[in-house]
Amino acid sequence: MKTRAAVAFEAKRPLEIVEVDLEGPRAGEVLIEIKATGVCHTDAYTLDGLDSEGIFPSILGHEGAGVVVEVGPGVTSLAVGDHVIPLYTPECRQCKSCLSRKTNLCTSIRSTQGKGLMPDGTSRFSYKGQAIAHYMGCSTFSNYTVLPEIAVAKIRKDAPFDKACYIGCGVTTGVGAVVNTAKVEPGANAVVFGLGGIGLNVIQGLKLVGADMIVGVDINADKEEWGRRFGMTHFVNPKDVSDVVAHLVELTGGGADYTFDCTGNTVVMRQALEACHRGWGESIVIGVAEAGKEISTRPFQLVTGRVWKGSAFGGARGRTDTPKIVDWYMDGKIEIDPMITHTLPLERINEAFDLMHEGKSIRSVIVF
Ligand code: NAD
Ligand code: AHE
Ligand code: ZN
Repeated sequence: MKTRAAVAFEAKRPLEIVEVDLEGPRAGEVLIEIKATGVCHTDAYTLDGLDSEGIFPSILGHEGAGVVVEVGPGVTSLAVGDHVIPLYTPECRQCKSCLSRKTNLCTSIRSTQGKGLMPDGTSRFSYKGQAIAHYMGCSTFSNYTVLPEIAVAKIRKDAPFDKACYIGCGVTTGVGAVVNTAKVEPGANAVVFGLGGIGLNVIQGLKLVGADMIVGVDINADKEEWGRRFGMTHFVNPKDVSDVVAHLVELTGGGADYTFDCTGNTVVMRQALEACHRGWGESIVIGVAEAGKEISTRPFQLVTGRVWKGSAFGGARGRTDTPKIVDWYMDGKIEIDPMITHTLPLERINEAFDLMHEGKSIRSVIVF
């Protein structure tokens, strides 16, 4: 079939809206009509050529929601008409990682996914006879896309696509980092670095679990109002203080119980670790750093009890946990609507990247 898609032909070049060819689902795969997709900073990072796994040409996008329109042979858990969220972190429930119960990072198809291919080692997308790579196993910047059954979460039918799509990455990543990865307890104090589409969801996760002090840190002063809207109690602009770590340690009475990096900046990651309380503070790295960047700190920071952890997709097991987060949204436990600052048609997708880089959006959602 033909489908409309925004194709990343080259790094650092705007996406081009073209009709691409899409092969139907093979065994264990489903064809999904994408109804809406968010634009996450990770899409921008890959388009900007900063992703060591970046492949071009490819169809980016990994924060979508849509409807199953065809199922391949052997598919048992999904049917035509199901409302779904594509998962860049699948859940096969059979691999060593899934069975370990220690991680959400299913490894069953990670190697082909990282090469922009379906699990059988081929691509379903092509343009003028040339293969186009899948992205993060999702490629939601296409009106239709093919995914393996194990990488699709079935969700309730009354959830609006243009909001539910955000649960495909940003919401789950932020709220899940608090609930699943850090397991923040009521009364804790926390510092969140970077108040964008992820950081604000960390803030609402902290509010949800009953954290006491929720400090937001951002170099964009406009983000103070956004943070407070979702439960932030204190704001620090690093530009206004001479030593941000010392300032945060003082503010939190010796250091935070939990800190979260939602910037992808390795200097900030170090600040986040060092703003933790001696003896027990935990720092969660959520931000994705540019290829080649490394983190560093004095080992003494770890010797004296601070813990450095990472979180991918909020530690959520996609098929099991994503539908529950949709319920949380539908039941009013978490908010999504105010964070979606822009809704645009596919033809205007490049504006979504501009708005993000200019710090003018929290989340832009593309509707098909
Ligand atoms: P965003 O652009 O919406 O927000 C980033 C925020 O960080 C902005 O408000 C910006 O002003 C702020 N910022 C930038 N530099 C800063 C600094 N030096 N100090 C303080 N604040 C600073 O991006 P987003 O969509 O929220 O994504 C945030 C990061 O999380 C990105 O690196 C993205 O790739 C990553 N991410 C990771 C996961 C995961 O599973 N681990 C999932 C989604 C996104
Ligand atoms: N490809 C990059 C790493 C990118 C990365 O860390 N991705 C996060 C999700 S970001 C969503 O917006 C993730 O889940 N990683 C786990 C995984 O298996 O990819 C690189 O550095 O090569
Ligand atoms: Zn994302």
